[in-house]
Amino acid sequence: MKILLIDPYFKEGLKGFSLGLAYIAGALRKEHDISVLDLTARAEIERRNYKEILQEELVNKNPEIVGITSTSPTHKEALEVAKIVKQWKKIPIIKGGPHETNCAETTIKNNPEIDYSVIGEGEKTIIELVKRISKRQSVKGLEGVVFREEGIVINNGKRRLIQNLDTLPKPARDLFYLDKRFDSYYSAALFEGKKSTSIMTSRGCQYSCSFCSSKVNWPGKIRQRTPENVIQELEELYSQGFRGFMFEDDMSIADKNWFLEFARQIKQKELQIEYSLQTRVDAIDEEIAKTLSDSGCIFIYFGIESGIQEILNRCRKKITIEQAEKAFKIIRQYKIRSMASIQFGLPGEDLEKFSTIRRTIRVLNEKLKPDEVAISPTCLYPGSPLAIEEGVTPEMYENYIKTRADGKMYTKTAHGSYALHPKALTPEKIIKIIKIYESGLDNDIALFKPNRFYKT
Ligand code: B12
Ligand code: SF4
Repeated sequence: MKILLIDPYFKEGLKGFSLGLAYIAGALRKEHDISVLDLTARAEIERRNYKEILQEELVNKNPEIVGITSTSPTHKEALEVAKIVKQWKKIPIIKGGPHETNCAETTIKNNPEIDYSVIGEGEKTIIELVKRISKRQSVKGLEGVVFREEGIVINNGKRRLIQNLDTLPKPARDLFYLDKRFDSYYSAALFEGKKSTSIMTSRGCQYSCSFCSSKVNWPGKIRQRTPENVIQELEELYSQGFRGFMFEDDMSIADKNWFLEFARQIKQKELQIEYSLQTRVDAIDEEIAKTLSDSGCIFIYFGIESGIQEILNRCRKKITIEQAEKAFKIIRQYKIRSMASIQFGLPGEDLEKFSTIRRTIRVLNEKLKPDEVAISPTCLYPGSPLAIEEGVTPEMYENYIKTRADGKMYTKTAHGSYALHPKALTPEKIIKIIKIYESGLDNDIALFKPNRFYKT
């Protein structure tokens, strides 16, 4: 079948290549005619209105099925895309991505333009779903799908996760990196002109921090590809000219031996690459730091969250300030650039006198001394334990996202997109706290600039 996969237009916030949609395209392309439309990339590269591009593409590609990806902040834009598609032709529309994983029933209940919502890992579900749609069979019982039948929402339940990630299809990057303009659009400034892309070696995380939706998106234990399988992908991309890689795993270096073997193979294959990754401070020791440096790592993103041990304990981060201090010290010795991601507004934060904010600034200046700090208000994405505690339901989220009505909880984040925050964290307080951070941080700690990684 002719299938068009769409990443909606996203004006506010970070923009980049959707690895998730590339995996879906990779799974489908063996049996179907697949094209991809990244509306943000196209609109920015061509400086055109995305609706015009979408309408043109529908006519040119004439798809029989459309698949749309979205995170929660792009849900509204995804629904706009779906409406335009349905006005063009009444073809089946499938929506997937992190928002659907947590809010599928609400999507199907409230939005008649979406016919099927895919929950969670999509590679197997999409193949089955397209097969049934093409044969006009019922999708009743098809795991991972929520749909509507005679006005009633039917949830077929979750699908079992793919146990061996080496069996995953290759992400169809070639359908995104269409020519040199896309190469430079998707490549991160961090790699200074080198062609770069994102890549994942694992799915999930073994921790359960209260503010994070990793566990709901990828339940159970962390699953890792084998080092050989990842190296194979790297070699292939290397031969296509890619030299910079952003490892987007929720938790890189989850297994020390895995990582040491992986880095050994990078050297053995003589891959002259540079890369960045995100990990926890408790994953860092001398051997790992040396190996990171020797194998091309130039940037590490550490989720620190707060300088207050009590706050870290309450959100189940399971790290100590001492571990963080040690990790930054070691990484500094190997001249890898380090970033501490800090959020404010977690349970335990002093939102009256801001004493915990000032103490966190002292910890950053005097103990951690990262090269960069990213400061953001705690965001509540549906499904995370903290969002549930704060009373965020999918229905309520959808209402906010469609209307952006409640200025109290629904404000712009540091990256420019909108998000829900804990009730006590009002927009006025957000502005005040950001100012306290900006004026309190030492001059040699830079504020993180996301546009070195992605377009903003
Ligand atoms: C890399 C990354 C980015 C990149 C690339 C974004 C992208 N579209 O992939 C950039 C930097 C651009 C980015 C931006 C943002 N991101 Co981001 N990002 C990630 C990260 C770290 C990895 C994404 C990834 O590649 N995952 C791997 C793939 C395989 O998983 P996947 O994308 O979920 O796709 C699978 C399923 O969802 C499903 N699926 C996905 N699409 C479709 C479509 C169809 C039709 C079907 C059937 C199935 C399907 O099948 C896929 C394969 O199994 C995730 C965290 C994570 N570990 O997932 C956060 C994450 C997706 N980001 C998040 C957020 C909030 C943002 C921003 C809002 C940040 C900001 N303030 O600007 C923006 C939104 C951008 C957008 N267009 O939506 C949240 C989303 C939370 C939520 N509930 O929606 C996540 C989950 C992080 C988190 N834990 O909070 N992000
Ligand atoms: S914040 Fe990091 S360590 Fe905590 S659950 Fe999420 S991915 Fe894992």
